[in-house]
Amino acid sequence: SWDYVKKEKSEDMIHVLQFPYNGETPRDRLVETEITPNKDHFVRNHGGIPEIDPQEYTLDISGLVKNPQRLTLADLQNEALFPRQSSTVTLQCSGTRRMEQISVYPGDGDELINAPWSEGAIGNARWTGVSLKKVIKHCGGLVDGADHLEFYGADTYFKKGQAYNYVVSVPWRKVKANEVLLAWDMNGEPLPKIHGFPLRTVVFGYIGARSCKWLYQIKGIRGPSQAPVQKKEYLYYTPQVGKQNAMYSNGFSIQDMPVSSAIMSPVDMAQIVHDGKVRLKGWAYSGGGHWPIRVEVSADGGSVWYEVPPENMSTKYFHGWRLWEIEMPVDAEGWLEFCVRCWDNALNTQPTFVRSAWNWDLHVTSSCHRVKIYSMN
Ligand code: MTE
Ligand code: MO
Repeated sequence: SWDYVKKEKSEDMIHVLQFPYNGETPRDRLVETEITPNKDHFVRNHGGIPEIDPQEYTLDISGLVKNPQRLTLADLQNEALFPRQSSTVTLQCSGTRRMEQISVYPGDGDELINAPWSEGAIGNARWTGVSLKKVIKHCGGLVDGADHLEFYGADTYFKKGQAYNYVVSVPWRKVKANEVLLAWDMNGEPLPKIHGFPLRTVVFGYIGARSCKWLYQIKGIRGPSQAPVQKKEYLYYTPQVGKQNAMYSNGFSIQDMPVSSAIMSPVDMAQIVHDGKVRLKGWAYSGGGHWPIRVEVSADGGSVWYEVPPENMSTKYFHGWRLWEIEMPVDAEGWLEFCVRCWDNALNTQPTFVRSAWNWDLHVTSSCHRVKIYSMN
């Protein structure tokens, strides 16, 4: 996979893991543009990068569908069969901001699987393809009783000495809402190899894990997938649960991403000379079809909040992030704690501290993001 990292990604990607390759967007560029350039978009892999010949490629649709089909890329791209859809969608790994949990608790998670992400395992792209709903309709719909769709990725990953395919599922209602795209195009370019060439799913508002790369098979199934990635990973536990007493059955399978935000500039531990105002920049995002309506920042750890002026927030999309910036009044000198919280259109906001939303498996760190700043004015 290193060849593809060199070919397809920026030189200054933050290499979070070498193999499987996991890379985070360079910090200074994450919030520069509303659309994340392909070469800067974060990469999260569980295994290697499969080589797929687009001429030979077929997508197999089987299981509990009425008329199983095998479609080529040309079939999927035939506009007489399927209307084309483009959507601006933020992909966020549920491990984003994991370092904040790791910094107060080293974690019991599987280090290889749980990459030590900071705030950059998130990106926003314009994806083009066909709605999976139309493809399932083309297959005559689902057989009675089928209520989930299972996605098979062509890559292999190893966990505890065993080899697995990457397999995940989403409920049919998600597909029916036209919120699952089979995409072959990312920001007007063919899907890069490292992002799932030739075809991947893009599941709007869900954790990145359900957006299956190198997709070669879709199956209609009853209930969620029993595959290990779906059943044993991406679980959310209560604070009373740790590695010793965790059972997969008492974890909640994470689908929708909660509301979250981050300060990307200034960076943690920065020293800033200013004349009473400090410029802050960052991102805000909410999954599950929600979107940020308000971003607030504080210079005193969350006692007094200032609203980011709405005109300083980027375009609103149903399934996309919003970048924001603000000149915040800062009188105090010395070490200060800056923090941010976002409100979404369902008026959800973020937990106050990392410890207010603990999960031993280190997924979904969505508490108010905090950075320490040395202020001089
Ligand atoms: N699909 C396959 N086949 N294999 C993978 O390892 N990783 C998933 C998802 N799809 C993965 C996959 C995870 S956990 C995330 S967060 C997203 O891909 C990341 O997508 P990206 O690498 O295009 O940013
Ligand atoms: Mo992920």
